[in-house]
Amino acid sequence: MKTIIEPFRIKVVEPIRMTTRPEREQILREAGFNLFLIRAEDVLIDLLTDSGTGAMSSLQWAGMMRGDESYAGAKSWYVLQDKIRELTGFKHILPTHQGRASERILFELVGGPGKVVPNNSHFDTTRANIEHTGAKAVDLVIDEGKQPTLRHPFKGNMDLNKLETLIREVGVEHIPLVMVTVTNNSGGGQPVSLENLRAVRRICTKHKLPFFLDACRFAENAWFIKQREPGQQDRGVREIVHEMFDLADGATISAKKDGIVNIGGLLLLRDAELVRRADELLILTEGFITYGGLAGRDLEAMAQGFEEVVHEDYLQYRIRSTAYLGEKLLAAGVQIVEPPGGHAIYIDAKHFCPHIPPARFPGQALVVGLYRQAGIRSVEIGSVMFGQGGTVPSMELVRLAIPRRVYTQSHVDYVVEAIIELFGQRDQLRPLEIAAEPPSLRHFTARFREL
Ligand code: P61
Repeated sequence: MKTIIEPFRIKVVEPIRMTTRPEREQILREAGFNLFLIRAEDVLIDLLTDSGTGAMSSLQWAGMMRGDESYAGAKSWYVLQDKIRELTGFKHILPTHQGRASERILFELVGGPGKVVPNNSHFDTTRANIEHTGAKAVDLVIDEGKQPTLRHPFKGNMDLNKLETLIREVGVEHIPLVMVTVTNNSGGGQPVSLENLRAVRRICTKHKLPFFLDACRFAENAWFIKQREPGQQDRGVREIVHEMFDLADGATISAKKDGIVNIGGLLLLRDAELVRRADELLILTEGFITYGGLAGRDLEAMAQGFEEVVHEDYLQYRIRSTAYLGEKLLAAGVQIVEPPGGHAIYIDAKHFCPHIPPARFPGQALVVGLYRQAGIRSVEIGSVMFGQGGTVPSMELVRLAIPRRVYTQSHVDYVVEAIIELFGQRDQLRPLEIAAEPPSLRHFTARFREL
């Protein structure tokens, strides 16, 4: 069969509501043209993020009822611990309430002034947690990873020469660990090859440096390895996942992505002394070591989510549906970051609105236009997000992130139709200026005026 279907049927539905164009006009004005400031119920199709927005399965909901809410040693904790040990081989597993809590604990322990942490591309919370300790976060993705139209199977790869150069320049004693983000969210949801992970491991071993994964989307990355990397086709995703984790000394994970839950995170460690110190911080700021700021029912849902995410029919559907959206847009002449990533499609807004200069926020103009046209919420990743203080980012992107198991193919077709229609009238997209902004992270709360 040619058609790849959603490998599930729908048992519970949540109505979504279409608004009228005058209503959306009013909503946009009241929110200062910032879609973080509108009510979710006023959105028809919400592609703001794939984080915590997935649909849980019947078995996950059943797990919620089984949840053991004991303060210490809850049964649900052992269910989760066993599942993560089975998938990753890690013995020491710390539960946290989400990815950034794992990052905060880790970098409080290994960061600090004078330290430098390399990554392919740091996600914004990782960078912020590193910099919060006084350390520096450095991005070392391969050059191909920065060119939107260039096709490369593993655009998330770390540049090994740049890594060696950095180690030589700053000195091993200033580098607490080397991190690789799978898939590379900030670089377009692009995967990292097993070969690249093995090479980073070799460099780390040579210099006696710990190697950590930001493993939020580890299963999507493993699927790309199976599809694209020579010699990997006949291996199971579980086996590839296990090898990815075998290479690492630790990992931070937001379970809101490939854990397919609405809240939750993990910190995986090997070093016993680091575990001891991390446990202390966990108890101090998240909760006891067998629940880490989560309810027992959340631990159950996570255990089941991490099981379901490595099912290959799920991954085939997941990665195919993202590519489907990307390919339809490309066929209509809309430039996206190529090839399509795992969890999201990134539209090149400079190409979409050539009449709007970066200083007038082409990405935000497209985000506003898409909501006004069709009630779709997307997010700007360009001058609004990164341009505060005068920086000019190299790309002006709009991200369409796909929640897991939430939207059907006809929802995606609707999104495609809306974007193509808007593309036909793109000269009507309006430049914006900032009316008010906070001192930092302005994308969340800034207000705009249309010009
Ligand atoms: C996202 F606008 N990602 O992509 P937490 N590492 C990686 C992530 O993608 C990630 C985290 C760590 C989000 C949510 C998000 O300003 C923003 O569980 C590769 O969210 O703490 C999260 O995991 C952090 C969106 C986060 C944002 C911060 O949409």
